[in-house]
Amino acid sequence: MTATTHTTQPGALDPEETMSRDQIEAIQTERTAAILDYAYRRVPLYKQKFDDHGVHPSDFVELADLAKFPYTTKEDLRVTYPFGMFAVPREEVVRIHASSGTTGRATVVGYTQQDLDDWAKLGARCFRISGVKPGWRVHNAYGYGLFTGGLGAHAAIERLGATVIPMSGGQTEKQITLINDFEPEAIAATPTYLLTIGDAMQRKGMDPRKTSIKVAVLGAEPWTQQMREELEDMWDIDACDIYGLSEVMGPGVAGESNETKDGSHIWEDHFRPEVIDPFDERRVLADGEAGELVFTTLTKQALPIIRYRTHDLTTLEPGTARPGHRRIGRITGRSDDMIILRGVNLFPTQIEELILKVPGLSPHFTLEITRPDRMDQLSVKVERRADCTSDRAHAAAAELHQLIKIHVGSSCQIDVLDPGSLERSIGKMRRIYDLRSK
Ligand code: DLL
Repeated sequence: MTATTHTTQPGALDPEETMSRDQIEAIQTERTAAILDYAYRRVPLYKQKFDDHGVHPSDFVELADLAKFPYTTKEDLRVTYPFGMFAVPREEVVRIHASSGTTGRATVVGYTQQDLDDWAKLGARCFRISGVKPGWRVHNAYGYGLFTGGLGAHAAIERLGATVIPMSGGQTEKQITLINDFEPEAIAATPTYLLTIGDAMQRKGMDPRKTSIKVAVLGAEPWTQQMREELEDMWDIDACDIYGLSEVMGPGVAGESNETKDGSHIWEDHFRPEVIDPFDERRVLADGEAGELVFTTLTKQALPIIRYRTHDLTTLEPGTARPGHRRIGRITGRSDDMIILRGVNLFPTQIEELILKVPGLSPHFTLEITRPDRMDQLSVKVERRADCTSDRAHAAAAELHQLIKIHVGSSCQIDVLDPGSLERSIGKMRRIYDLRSK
């Protein structure tokens, strides 16, 4: 037998997972000081940003001092494209990922061997806390390739000691065949793609509740408690969240417990989160206050990231299943997905929540924004459920209209469509179609 590179037994908790808050903060203080110094010495952009900001790594003494340091944004990665923010010689970077983004250049991220090892370890924590067991088969339907989802979850599943089925995203028919034939106990996918697979099974007369799947580890896009209930009911499973972003690592920054199902625990021995006021970035908010999530990586070698502005809107909550590590509250959405409709701020998750309160409506929906007569107009295009007749669909549309008026404070047009009318997600679902001419 050869020795493995990791010391803990598959399935056992890492010692850091059970540390107290004080122990975690002691580690964070030490690691933040080290990473600020490392980034300053090794990445010219950080040296310049810190100098311009009039701050030096030696100004960091305690965790509150992190607020003195400047933020990092996607733009910083774009201007240094492709490898300008790497802190190690290029040859030490053993893996590259990239996210395409909707506009401009891709953002490129890199990993050393140690970074990959940490990523697998933290990803394994996520699958384990969600109830996935060593020895289980895990069907991985996150896309493989430059996206971090596929390969990130892949390494995590293997590290846990489970069997990974590297299916990737798309080819829904084949997904169904492999789920039936290989009988996985767990699945990893975006929530909307799990919905697509379930929907395709039902159309073929199969019942997703009868598959072998018991746990789903879902992330890469915002989803609501209502969507959790929808998927748990559709598949007869426990559906848990996994959170991450490429610039900070990939899937595995935070994972949700199947026992508490109360939001993902951030692995705070490797990441220091903050929530800030997105409109006044000097204000770091208290736990429980809603704002934009910001991360500092504490151990990453190839791409140390200081105070990265994620644009994800949420709160930080005290740890429960892992008391030393705080949780991400509900993610309302990304600030760049916020629709401003005649002065009212609106997120697709709010509409998802309301749609799923109306019995005849399905979770398949998109939002279209137009500007006829120079007035913003939102139309919600939503499929009725197969068991909802067209007559009842009319009443369902009226009910949704009323709910949106009450809860969002805005009128909109509701188009109830026949089942199967809208394009299905194969990964991250695009909800918003903004057709206003810019
Ligand atoms: O989506 C990494 C990932 C893959 C996470 C698979 C989980 C599972 P990016 O493509 O860089 O990385 O997109 C990151 O996706 O800033 C959030 O806006 C969103 N996001 C990721 N996970 C969640 C989640 C991957 N659990 C961006 N809930 C992030 C809500 C999420 N939004």
